[in-house]
Amino acid sequence: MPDTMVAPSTSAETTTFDAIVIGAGIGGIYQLYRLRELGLSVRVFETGGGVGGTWYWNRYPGARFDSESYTYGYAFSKDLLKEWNWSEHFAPQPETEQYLNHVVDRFDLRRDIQCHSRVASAAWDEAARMWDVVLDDGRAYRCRFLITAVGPLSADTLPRFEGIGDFRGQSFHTYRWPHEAIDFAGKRVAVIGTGATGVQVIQTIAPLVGSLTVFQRTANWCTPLHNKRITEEEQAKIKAGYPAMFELLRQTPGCYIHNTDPRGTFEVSPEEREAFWERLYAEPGFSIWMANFRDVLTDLKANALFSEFVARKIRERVKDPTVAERLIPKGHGFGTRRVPQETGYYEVYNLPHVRLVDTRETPIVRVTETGIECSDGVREFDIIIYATGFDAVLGSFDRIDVRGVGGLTLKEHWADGPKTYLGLMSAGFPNLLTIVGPHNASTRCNIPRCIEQNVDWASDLIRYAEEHGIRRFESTQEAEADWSRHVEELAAGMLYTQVDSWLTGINTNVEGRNVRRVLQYQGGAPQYRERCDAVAAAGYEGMVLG
Ligand code: N01
Repeated sequence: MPDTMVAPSTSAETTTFDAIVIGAGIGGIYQLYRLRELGLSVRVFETGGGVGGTWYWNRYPGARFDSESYTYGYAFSKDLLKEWNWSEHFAPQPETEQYLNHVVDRFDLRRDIQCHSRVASAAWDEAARMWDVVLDDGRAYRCRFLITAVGPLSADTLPRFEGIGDFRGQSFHTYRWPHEAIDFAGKRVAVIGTGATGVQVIQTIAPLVGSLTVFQRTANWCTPLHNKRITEEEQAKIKAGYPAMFELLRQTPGCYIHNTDPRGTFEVSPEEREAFWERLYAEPGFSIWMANFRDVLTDLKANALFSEFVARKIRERVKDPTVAERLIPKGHGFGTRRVPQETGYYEVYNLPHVRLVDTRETPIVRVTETGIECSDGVREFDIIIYATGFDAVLGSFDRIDVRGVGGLTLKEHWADGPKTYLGLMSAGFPNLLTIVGPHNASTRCNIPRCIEQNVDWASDLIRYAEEHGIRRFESTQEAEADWSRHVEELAAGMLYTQVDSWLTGINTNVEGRNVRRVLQYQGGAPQYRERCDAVAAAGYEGMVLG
């Protein structure tokens, strides 16, 4: 442990802390590290049985990065960067879970992380200027600073199908994947959902199962990941290039190594355009989404032309033209929903034991004891996999009863859409910081990069409060209203706002999530960082400190 980290020691009996962090994922782990550096006593509460958050829970077959591994790891420690070797350009889940455990042990963080501990409520005590935090088993704690690091995709949701509990075979939501290996050999398997998760599961289990039926409600524009192992030579190059790479990541809108092409789609000849798109289709990772022509995500005509390019690829790869047409999205353009990255996904549908059911043509009626009943009859299964996503961004907050000044709940405060200052605070909720909260650049980002920014900013604020004897900080209502308006305005011209998906807060499985919301800051990570830094430099403008 570095000698700068002189944290007070706490024991299992301690119940009052300087800070409590909710969640031991990428954000919570780093937040603990930074608060320890400040010499504060900290307890991290984690629902899961281990650390890693997303990378602890999502252990379904095929779970892996679609950001380049070396751009994803923590950047705060040069030694950590030097000693950790990623094995693949896009690392699989077990490796990431192992990495996060390595970080926790390397920096001696585990002793302040309490697993199997779900925070049920947090209430602000104005007189004491403390948060009262209660776990779902009734254990109670207090702290001066409360930091949520609950993740944007951690409130998993199941469809509201009749009979869902009656099924007698095995069934799992991908987020709740069991730790034991699942034997797929000879099994009749159903997968419901074709988002980034469904795609990874489907392409991975297709060769292992007896038969596979994919239930797709909305097709997505999937593009090739082109993953490879990292050679020794590449490893050396990656490590030598870290300083330049992290500098580049600070400058791109989503902190990826891919940057938007400054040209417009119609500014180049058709031949040049086609060649450029062919090159993007052959490149690894998100370059096809992030490094495309500047207008592909904002101009309907440009977007339609590129969507047609991807549609052609799908038609080339899927042999049965009817199936190919089902797999081509009809209601939204490329990149207006999260782009799943695939490896042989479309070819799965050429296999004789794989069937695609379009649930808009053939709706699911109910789950039975032995399978799934659709409008055209019952299909029998041994295993049902629900790759049905999350109550994104807001759901993990809603699942905690957070009460601020005068008992106002965060859920009520955000009932008509989130209201935040910098995506990090809300008026009426003093000393509460929301890492990766709504209206934050991080939900549209190579997430650890934005997490580090969020955590650094929050830690600097807490340091400032400690140094200046400030016991209470809170966003003003005006600053919150201005920021929330600014976030709405930034998103206004973007095509994704006209489409239903988790990015716009739509989830048909959750009551009330049927109104599109602006959940992310769309101005880009560099601009977001500048705004946050300017607020700090101005003595935390827009906040009441006392
Ligand atoms: O969730 P999703 P996900 N009946 O919401 C369908 C990240 N991620 O877990 O589109 C029938 O995208 C639903 O249909 P529809 C990434 O940011 C990262 O796949 O709503 N179908 C959809 O097809 C990603 O975007 C990696 O019509 C139902 C699917 O279920 C985010 O996580 C890997 C249904 C849900 O798709 C979420 O992805 C994986 C119903 N009642 C995920 N309810 C990396 O590589 C839902 N669906 C890092």
